[in-house]
Amino acid sequence: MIEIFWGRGSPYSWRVQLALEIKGIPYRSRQLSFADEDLKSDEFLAINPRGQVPALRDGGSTLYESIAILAYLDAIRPEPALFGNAPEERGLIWRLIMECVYHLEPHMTAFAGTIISGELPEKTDEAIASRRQVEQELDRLEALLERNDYLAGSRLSAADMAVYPVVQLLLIAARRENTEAVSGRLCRADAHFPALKAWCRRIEALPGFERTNPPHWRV
Ligand SMILES: N[C@@H](CCC(=O)N[C@@H](CS)C(=O)NCC(=O)O)C(=O)O
Repeated sequence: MIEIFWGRGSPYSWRVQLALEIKGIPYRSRQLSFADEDLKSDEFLAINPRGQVPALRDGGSTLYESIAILAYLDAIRPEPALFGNAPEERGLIWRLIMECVYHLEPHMTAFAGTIISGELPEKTDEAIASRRQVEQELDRLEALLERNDYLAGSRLSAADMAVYPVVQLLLIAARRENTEAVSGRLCRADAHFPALKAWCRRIEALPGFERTNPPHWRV
């Protein structure tokens, strides 16, 4: 059986858990603790020499990097197809994933990281600057989701798996206490990003979602 190594609060791990549930692939959940340095154990470094979650072990094969794991899962269980079928659809899904990786993830890390690691109010200016970049990206997603149920069109895809946990981490950070000065439109996402919030609810209604969503992540 596939083993999935994941960590509490890791948006990248969540991507993989979502894909496993949506595809109905049975897996053994191997939760690692950041605090206990599990990620730096010899056993885990043999699976991912970078010492990061998520990672997968399937018999004698191992793999890390969340998007690569999504591609692996899609190859072993092709239905429902997460990376599209037609060339245009495939290209669009990959474009959306890469836009998330290059244009949203770094600002998410800067914004949510500052808040979650308790660096406010010292890093207020940096948090506001990254939040503005995040808002620009969320405006793009909002425009897409005003037209379609899912990011790449009418069908759920790997783009949704990639982006959803990143959006959740942003919203969780923006709703923390004493973040009003830096959170901007993120703290009232229902009003400012209604299509994005409706898309979140659509994903949360998918079968198996509850098994992927640790309670401390709920917003
Ligand atoms: N690009 C990687 C990012 C993985 C990553 O940054 N994981 C974090 C948890 S969210 C981690 O394991 N951090 C521990 C560390 O770097 O020591 C992916 O998509 O899988």
